[in-house]
Amino acid sequence: MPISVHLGDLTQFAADVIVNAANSDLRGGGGVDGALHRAAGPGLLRECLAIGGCATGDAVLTAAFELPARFVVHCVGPIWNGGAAGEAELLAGTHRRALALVRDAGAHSVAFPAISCGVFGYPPELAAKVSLAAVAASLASAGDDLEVSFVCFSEEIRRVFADQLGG
Ligand code: AR6
Repeated sequence: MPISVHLGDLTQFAADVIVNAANSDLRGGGGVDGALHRAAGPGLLRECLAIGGCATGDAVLTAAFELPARFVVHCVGPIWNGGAAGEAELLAGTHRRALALVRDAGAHSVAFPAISCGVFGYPPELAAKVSLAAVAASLASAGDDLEVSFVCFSEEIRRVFADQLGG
């Protein structure tokens, strides 16, 4: 199965590329962003600050420093604002951009968190649908053998993503 859903901590997950749920300043923050920066060490923040920022819906690639991965892709998902502000296209876009960066880096496996489902307030059922569809469409159009994992931090979110993947 090229796409799988897991319960776990992304900072401990084994994949070539770990995806961060960042903000457009790339200055670190709470949630999975804070956890990844703590686990990676200060080099990650230095590289992010040197990049300077990333638009919502886009993504950038850095080294992984102390994380058990080769690279980190920092995705900037949308803040939920009711659903009529282009949130779905921005959420799909950041997933597509992340997979393009993974391919360009020559990596074969990538692990995503539930982007925008925490501080950014995106309803998980809607985010799971958009995120999984964007990844599935990208895999189908590229026709490659990327292994994509969604690593969820709570059983509730894991179930939402697993149900969406199954149905
Ligand atoms: N492993 C996997 N998932 C995690 C982990 C972890 N270690 N920690 C939290 N999550 P969030 P967002 C889950 O808030 O909504 C930050 O301050 C979490 O339970 O991390 O995209 C950034 O700097 C939730 O399901 O990201 C931005 O400012 C999911 O990861 C802003 O938050 C995403 O929650 C981004 O907000």
